[in-house]
Formats: sequence, structure tokens, C-alpha cells
Amino acid sequence: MADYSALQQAVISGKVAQVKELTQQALNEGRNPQEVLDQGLIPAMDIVGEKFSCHEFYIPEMLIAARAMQAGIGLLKPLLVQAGSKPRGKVVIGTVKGDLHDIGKNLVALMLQGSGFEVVDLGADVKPERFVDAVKTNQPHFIMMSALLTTTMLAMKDTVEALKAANLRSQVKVAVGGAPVTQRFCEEIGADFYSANATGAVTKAKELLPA
Ligand code: B1M
Repeated sequence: MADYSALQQAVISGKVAQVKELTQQALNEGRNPQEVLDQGLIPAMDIVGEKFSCHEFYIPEMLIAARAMQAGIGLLKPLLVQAGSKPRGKVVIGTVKGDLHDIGKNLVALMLQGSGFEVVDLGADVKPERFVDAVKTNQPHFIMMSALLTTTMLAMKDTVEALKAANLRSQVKVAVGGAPVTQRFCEEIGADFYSANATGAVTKAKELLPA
């Protein structure tokens, strides 16, 4: 296994130039972009989260690390997304109301695009009504919601309820994900599927919508 500790350390300390340099270096060495993401960038954010939990890091450090991670993702993006000829299906995606965490959601969107899905990204802090409006406007096959806070997970339930109230629930498959979300929670709120990571979300979407 390649040693990604220098890249992880650069993300943790928010060194944008160094993250770019080490990401590019890994790619130049022939590393798989997915591996650089999964073994270099993502574990770094877990360490940032641990440091935040034990009060070693505060919001500014989290933001700075997030910016550095996004710089690395920026270099991987063109390699992870290869434009397909015709869209495989359409997905409306967003981070739920009250939640500003968008890195994981952006990765799910990226992987979906890389697999030929058309993605309508509503951004972060998306109210249930905006998801409903987006279903009316875009007629997607899937809605994918992301939540990183235990307090915002409940907005996923509110969105499912809002879809039911608008008589749209049967028209669209609802998928949920994000660190605090579980399969059990998915079932409890009446969503169609849960995925722990971006690649899993793509795999499940493909299963439900064969090419
Ligand atoms: Co905050 N934050 N944060 N944060 N943050 C966490 C989530 C936390 C776990 C840190 C901690 O305490 N250890 C904690 C949540 C605790 C909890 O509720 N359980 C926390 C907190 C408390 C907060 C604030 C409340 C802090 C405060 O203000 N006191 C605040 C909330 C702001 C708000 O949203 N209203 C806050 C703010 C922030 C920043 C803005 C500073 C920044 C976000 C910047 C940004 O996103 N643009 C930030 C960050 C960076 C983090 C951590 C460190 C990293 C998150 C991340 O990007 N991970 C995070 C700790 C951690 O996660 N370990 C933490 C990398 C990313 C690739 O992973 O998002 O999990 P993730 O996505 C994965 C999977 O979850 C999955 O696929 C992705 C890729 O594999 N996935 C899906 C995600 N969405 C999916 C949707 C799907 C399927 C899969 O649909 C089908």
C-alpha cells in the first residue's frame, strides 16, 4: 500500500499548495485517482474530525482543512469524471436543511457524473420544499440526500414526508447517506436505499436503473 501520510498531513494542516503538489505527484507516479481519494484525502478528514472532537481543532482549522481537501479533489475531478455519451439516469442531490457540509455530497455527485448520470446539484442547506420543486422541474429517477449532523438527519424524514404530501413519492427513489446515517434510519424514514459511501451510492443507483 502506498504511503499517503505526507498528503494526509498536508490536508490536516490546510496546506493547499502542498496538497496539490502531493496529489499531482501521486498521479504522476501512476496511482489510481480513486486510491488517492480513498487512502489519502478522505482519511485526513477523519483525523480532522477526531481533532475537533477532542478540542484540538476548532471551526477555522476544519474550514482550512476542508479547503485543502477540495484543492486535492479538484485535481482528481477530471480523472474521476469521464463524460458518458447519453445520460444513464437523472439524480437530484443536496445536503439537507440546516447542514453546510458539502464535501461528501460533492463526491457522490462527482462519482455519479463519472458513471454517466445527469446530476442536478441543489447545494447545501436544501429545504424539503426545494427538493420537491426540483422533482417537479427535473423529473429525476433519484433524490439523494446527504447529512453530516445528527441534528439535520431529521430533515431527510421531512423531505420524504414533503414528497408524499406533494404526491410525488412514488415517482422517485429516495437515497440517503452521510456519516451519521444508517440503514436502519433509512428504513425508519421510508427512504429507498442507504449508502455509506459515494461508490456504494453509484452502485445501488445502477442496480436500480440498469443501462
Ligand atoms: Co463539521 N462536523 N461541523 N464542519 N465536520 C463533523 C461532521 C463532526 C462529525 C466533527 C466531530 O465532531 N468529530 C461533527 C458532527 C457531530 C454530529 O452531529 N454527529 C461536526 C460538527 C459538530 C460541526 C458544527 C456543528 C460545528 C460547530 O459549529 N460547533 C458545524 C455545523 C455547520 C452546519 O452544517 N450547520 C460544522 C461545520 C463544519 C465546517 C463548515 C467547518 C466544515 C465543512 C466544510 C464543507 O463541507 N464545505 C466541517 C468539516 C470539514 C467536518 C469534518 C471534519 C469533515 C467532513 C468531511 O468533509 N468529510 C467532520 C468530521 C468527519 O466527518 N470525520 C465534521 C469527508 C467526506 C468525504 O466524508 O462527508 O462523510 P463524508 O461523505 C462520505 C460519506 O458519508 C458518504 O459518501 C462520502 C464519500 O465517501 N456520503 C453519502 C455523504 N453524503 C452522502 C449521500 C448519499 C450517499 C453517501 O446519498 C445517497
